[in-house]
Amino acid sequence: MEEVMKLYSHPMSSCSRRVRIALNLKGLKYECIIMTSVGDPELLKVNPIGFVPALVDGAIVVADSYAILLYLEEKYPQYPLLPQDIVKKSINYQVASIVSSSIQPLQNTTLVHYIGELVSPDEKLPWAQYHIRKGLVALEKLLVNHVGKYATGDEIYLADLYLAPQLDNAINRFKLDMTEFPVLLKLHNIYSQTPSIQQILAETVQPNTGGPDKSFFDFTKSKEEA
Ligand SMILES: N[C@@H](CCC(=O)N[C@@H](CS)C(=O)NCC(=O)O)C(=O)O
Repeated sequence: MEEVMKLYSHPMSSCSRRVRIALNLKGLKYECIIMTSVGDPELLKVNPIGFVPALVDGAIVVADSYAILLYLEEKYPQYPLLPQDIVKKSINYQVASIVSSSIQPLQNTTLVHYIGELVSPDEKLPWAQYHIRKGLVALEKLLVNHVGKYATGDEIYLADLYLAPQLDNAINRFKLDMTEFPVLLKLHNIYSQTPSIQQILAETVQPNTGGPDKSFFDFTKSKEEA
């Protein structure tokens, strides 16, 4: 019997969500191994940096959402994650890079907690909002002439995999005012009506439900509380 892929992840991790949307689109079965602590020895075995996501596909272990997405695209080419058109393709690369290099790392839980300790707990939210907003300004300009139903046309591509979880973070977690981003807001609304994406975004963690510890991704808590 074929082994089902395992994804070490957390329901509220935007990096895990990118991969889960890709797995959905490609129609691949996988089991989610939900991590509640960055120091979890099981997680460190598959990703020594201690972040989610990490994928185990038979004997192959791939950590980091970017590497996982490239791996999935090559091994499971059904539902291509990139358009053929070179201009649209380059927009997809740019969106993925802006989100993964210039937004998400600056609002990652570890860093936001660190800012809280180094500067003040009151600086956590403004810090995250400042960096997310800066990235969204660039993304809004980048997409204004390319947007269709989705980020770069009428199909869901790599750019959408990065945007959907990042916009959800911006709006629902970090309460960013989106009035200056009509294109991104329109995309956020479309994502919330697209079952293959919405199903993943809807999975949050309710406190006291016996589910995984929400504080792992709750930037408002101090490290000691989390
Ligand atoms: N470049 C990595 C970043 C991984 C990452 O930052 N993961 C976050 C969740 S989206 C995490 O594990 N955060 C826990 C923490 O900050 O302690 C990727 O794309 O997978």
